[in-house]
Amino acid sequence: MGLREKDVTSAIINCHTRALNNCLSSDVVIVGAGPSGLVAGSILAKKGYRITMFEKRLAPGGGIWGGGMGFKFIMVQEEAIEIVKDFGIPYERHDTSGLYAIDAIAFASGLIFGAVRSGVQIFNLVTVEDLVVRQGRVAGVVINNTFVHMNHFPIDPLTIEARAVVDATGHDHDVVRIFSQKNDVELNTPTGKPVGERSLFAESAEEAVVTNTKEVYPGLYVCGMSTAAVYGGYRMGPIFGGMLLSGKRLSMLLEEALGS
Ligand code: 48F
Repeated sequence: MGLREKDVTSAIINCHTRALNNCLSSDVVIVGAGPSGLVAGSILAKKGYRITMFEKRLAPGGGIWGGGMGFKFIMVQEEAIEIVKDFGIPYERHDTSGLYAIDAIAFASGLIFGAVRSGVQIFNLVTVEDLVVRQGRVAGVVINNTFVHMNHFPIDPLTIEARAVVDATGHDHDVVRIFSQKNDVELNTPTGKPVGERSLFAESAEEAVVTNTKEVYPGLYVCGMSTAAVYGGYRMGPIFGGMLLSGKRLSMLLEEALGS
């Protein structure tokens, strides 16, 4: 059998179209493929929910890859190490700090592969630029190709319906920020608006990132670092236990909200 170039192209187009078609009506759309979103998506997909994730960059993994200032390790606390084990990611207890050291590349690739293997559909190079809002409830996302978005080309976006949408966009808190700017809405925050991220205080930040994992508006949830921007938490630097636990908490909230 001769290898035909057009068969390669045709297979790619068909597979991509099928994958995208299956996501048009998702249980949950997670915006941003950082650690918190990957953990939440993975747990929920394993339980049978249809999870779609959009990542604006080429590589999923968010703020993991560069470790701390480009030094190639990140740290995880004892409380979250079970999640690392669940993903089969290698770790090592650091003798003096009692923290667990993980190679950032193993951490990013392990979380990404774990999520994909669990059934999360990740689409990279797709930017979520707005939300679908219906009768006082977030009902989906508005997506465009990242290059279209970056170049401000006048090309209309497409939409994906979801029973719940998650802002897992990290420091940017893109989804909540855009939603709050464009609509006269009162968010479930102390000011009704995103409060803004504070400076660095690791202990407080790690706790708050979990407790502030919430539904911020009907149908719209926040997890990971975007909780700091939305609820006024501190930043924490290259310690990731809070991100993992935030993802886990989000999965529990969504399971409760969506039912089986
Ligand atoms: O920032 P990020 O890794 O999210 P996270 O789960 O984790 C935060 C940590 O990495 C780190 C930290 C831990 O100590 O402080 O920062 O909260 O990943 C967020 C992802 O969202 C993507 C972005 O490219 C990144 O990969 N993203 C941001 N805005 C959009 C988006 C958007 N509008 N559409 C699609 N993806």
